[in-house]
Amino acid sequence: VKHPLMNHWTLWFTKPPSGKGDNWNDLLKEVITFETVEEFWGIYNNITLTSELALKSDYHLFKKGVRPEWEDPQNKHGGKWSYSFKEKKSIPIDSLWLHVMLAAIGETLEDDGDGEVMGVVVNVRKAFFRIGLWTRTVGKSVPGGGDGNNAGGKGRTTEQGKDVLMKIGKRFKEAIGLGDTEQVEFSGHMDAAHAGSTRAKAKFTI
Ligand code: M7G
Repeated sequence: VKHPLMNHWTLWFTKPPSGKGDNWNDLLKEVITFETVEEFWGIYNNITLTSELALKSDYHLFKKGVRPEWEDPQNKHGGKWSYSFKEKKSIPIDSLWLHVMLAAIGETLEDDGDGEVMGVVVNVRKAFFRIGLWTRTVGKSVPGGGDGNNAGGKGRTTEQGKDVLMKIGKRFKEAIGLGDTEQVEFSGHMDAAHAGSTRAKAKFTI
């Protein structure tokens, strides 16, 4: 018996650059798409653990049809919750990443109909592991209500939209095992694209 997931998911991998000429597009590889719990475990049991990946690698687990890029039409008005774990030696990155993937495919990060969660990411870097959760908006846009000033670029962040993002941020924070003394940060992809890096100014924290 196979247990279908609510959504179909695609695993992507970013290879570490091999030379100076590599750009983002050469390094991002689509790995596999799955739609059942059993397929997920079959894949998980056969891929390299995050803790064993080379520096500058990423795994991205995104809903099928969404590329794990700012430029994707479903990401371009969105943002991400993220947290960098700086104690690389002492944190259980494999179990944290597994928990986040299970929360994503098990649909426990958002409520039915929120339609915010696009995917989850783990970055392996020299000084940290970073786990992120990408959302479709920066707090829902008001049609025609933009002041040109927000990271989503389209409309304004509403109280209701922000509440949905904060709820998702809280669940993400629980999924990665953080306590009350730590904070996850939300930033819009537009800010990240302009800053030329993900280290953009946080829009919200929780
Ligand atoms: P990162 O891996 O998010 O963070 O971005 P890091 O600075 O901690 O390594 C590293 C670089 O990868 C960015 O400065 C971009 O050059 C490139 N990059 C990352 N992402 C997520 C994207 C993307 O969605 N689109 C494009 N075009 N480049 C990206």
